[in-house]
Amino acid sequence: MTDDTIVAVATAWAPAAIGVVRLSGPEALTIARRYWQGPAPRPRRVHVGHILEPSGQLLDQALLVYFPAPHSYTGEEVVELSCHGSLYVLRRVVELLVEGGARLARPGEFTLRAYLNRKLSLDQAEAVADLIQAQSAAAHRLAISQLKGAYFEKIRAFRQKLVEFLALLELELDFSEEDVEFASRSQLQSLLGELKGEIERLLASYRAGQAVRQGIPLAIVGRPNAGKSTLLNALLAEERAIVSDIPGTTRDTVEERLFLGGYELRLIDTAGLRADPADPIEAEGIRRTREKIAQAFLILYVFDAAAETWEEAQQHAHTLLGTGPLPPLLWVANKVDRLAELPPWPKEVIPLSAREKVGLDKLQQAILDLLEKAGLGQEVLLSHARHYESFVRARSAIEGALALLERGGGTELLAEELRAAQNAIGEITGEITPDEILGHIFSRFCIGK
Ligand SMILES: Nc1nc2c(ncn2[C@@H]2O[C@H](COP(=O)(O)OP(=O)(O)OP(=O)(O)O)[C@@H](O)[C@H]2O)c(=O)[nH]1
Ligand SMILES: [Mg+2]
Repeated sequence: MTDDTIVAVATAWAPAAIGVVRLSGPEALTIARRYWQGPAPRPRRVHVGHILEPSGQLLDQALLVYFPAPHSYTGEEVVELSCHGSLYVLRRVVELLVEGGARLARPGEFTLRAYLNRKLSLDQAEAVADLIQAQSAAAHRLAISQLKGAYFEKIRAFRQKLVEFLALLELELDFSEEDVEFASRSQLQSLLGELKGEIERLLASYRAGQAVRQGIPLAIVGRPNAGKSTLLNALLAEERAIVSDIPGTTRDTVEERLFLGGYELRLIDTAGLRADPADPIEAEGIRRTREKIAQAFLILYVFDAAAETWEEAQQHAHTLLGTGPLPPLLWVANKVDRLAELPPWPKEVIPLSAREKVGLDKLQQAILDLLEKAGLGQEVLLSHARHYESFVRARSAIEGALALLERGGGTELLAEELRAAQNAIGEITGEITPDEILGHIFSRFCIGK
């Protein structure tokens, strides 16, 4: 328990119907009551009353709710005042409460206290920040599943088993002269194998998890004049990028957010790719296109169906995109309005007229199908760099332990590896977390949360 009482405005800093000021700490109720004129607060009841200046002048009419410790968000004494959302009123109420003995809260400090008082695990506290930031149904689903604790239930159970094995190994070390074996090596081996598989599945989901949380980068790529910018505009239903019949119109990349089927996409229009750019600016544009291709989660490859056959388009794409690893790619045959009839394209080709806005629904569906196939709809995805790093360390310790088991290595070394694995996993849920990591995590929060 902390001994000071913190205060902050918990709602957004803008004029609004209501603004909430929150206090947490041992003196929360005492301090609030210095300025409160109304019924004596009873636990978890809503009271109507007045907030008064020290002079006795009325500052605001407000609602007060008192949550006694430990049954509050932070686990401490909490008071919430719902005032009128005037910036003057909110600032003045906070000023008064500070004069009355509270201290301004740092970003995320309420949630930090909730974590320190074991109301939330660390990954759940992070999920609170994710939930507040979530802009799409998919990002929301990810945050909620992490908040529910489903995310790491399994991993926590594994960690528990590691702890038990470690205890047995330590017992063996205590009896080292007697050459006993309390911990079954074959059981340990299968547990570690299972745990490694689980960790690898989570690590593999990291790119998808990040894409869901931060917006899925989707690059629109193709030769100059294929109609990429027209397609971006059509998908956004807005004339965002400049369109012209001059090849090489788009120089710099243009990026816009688009919400589609519960996902947040980052649509990126790029400079048309060609082998012999007309000038240095276009060449720089093409360099940027290649960068965006490497970072994209998905590529829409657009070709001009009135100017090239499917075979030619593939040939060009192959030459322009190179043979290195590429993100998944959707083939878009644009300008079909200029064709008398559709050629017998294979079914992976999506016929479309960006200018006439025909065929967009099929393209949207194909994008969604690909995202589902890439696993973006799953509830459990790794989405934080911090978790990723911890899991990488846990995996390498587990691999170390498995190698030791393989060649009958010493108990001491084995215990060392298990300890490292267990610590790395413990950092994710917050069972073991150095202070500087805590500081970093909670600085990501808004003030008042
Ligand atoms: N007939 C027809 N013309 C189109 C279609 N889509 C784009 N165009 C035309 O094709 C020309 C090039 O379009 P842009 O969207 O600027 O092409 P781009 O791929 O962005 O070209 P760069 O930025 O130069 O790489 C413009 O004159 C568009 O009006 C379409 O579906 N049908
Ligand atoms: Mg363009």
